[in-house]
Amino acid sequence: MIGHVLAAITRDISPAMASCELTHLPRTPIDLDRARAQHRDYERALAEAGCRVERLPAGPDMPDAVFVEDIAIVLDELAIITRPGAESRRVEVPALAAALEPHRRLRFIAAPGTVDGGDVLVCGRRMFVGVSSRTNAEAIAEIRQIVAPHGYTVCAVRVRGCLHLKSAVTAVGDDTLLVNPQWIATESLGGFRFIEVDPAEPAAANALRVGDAVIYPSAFPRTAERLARSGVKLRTIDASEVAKAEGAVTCCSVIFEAES
Ligand code: CIR
Repeated sequence: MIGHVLAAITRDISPAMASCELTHLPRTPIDLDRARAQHRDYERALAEAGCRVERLPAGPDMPDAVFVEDIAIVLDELAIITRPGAESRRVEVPALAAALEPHRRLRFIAAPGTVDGGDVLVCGRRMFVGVSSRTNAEAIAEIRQIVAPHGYTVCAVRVRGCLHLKSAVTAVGDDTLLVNPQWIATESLGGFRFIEVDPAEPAAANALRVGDAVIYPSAFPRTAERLARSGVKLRTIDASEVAKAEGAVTCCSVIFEAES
């Protein structure tokens, strides 16, 4: 009998991660062994949250490969394979498309559209897409065309001061968003309850909600305290090495319901 499981696609830390793309942070040394150990802890947290984890290999030609979220947007009905905003990352696309192909009908973003999955926040049938240095209006129009027949609305949201929309806002409950209001205008996110990051922790708005769990970096204790006070239970992990590459917790997996 066919049942359903939560599938999580992850990808190896590339041996070339030190040459990752950087936009807002200065380059600092990444400890690859530590990054790999932290990534295994992250995958363990995903498994504890009920995911079946499938890790893809990554070579030295793709320094940012661990950030799989940027390459695919998976909905129940279909998967959109992105055309990443950074040219160096387009080499990451074929393996993600191949991994998702057994699970979903694939649609591809075409030039001149560019979008990183980190700019896409899906809340039920509402999709918020960041207009950022990686994601342009052409891709947003393509996404709208692809998803409208399935009942999704697409709202373009400008982000400032950070890499992606999900650096500024993520969901920690059905109707609750964790936000950094310095990086996004919360008026564009009508109908939600907001929890703001602690002002001393600007990068703290990226939390990964999976099943009943919220996976969260241990680097943000003040915001974690705010979340706990609001009743959000956290599973904290150390994500120090991916943070040096401007990554956080949502970006290291693509999670979707699959047939078991
Ligand atoms: C990049 O600049 O593309 C990578 N160094 C970091 C991507 C992080 N992705 C994400 O937050 N969705």
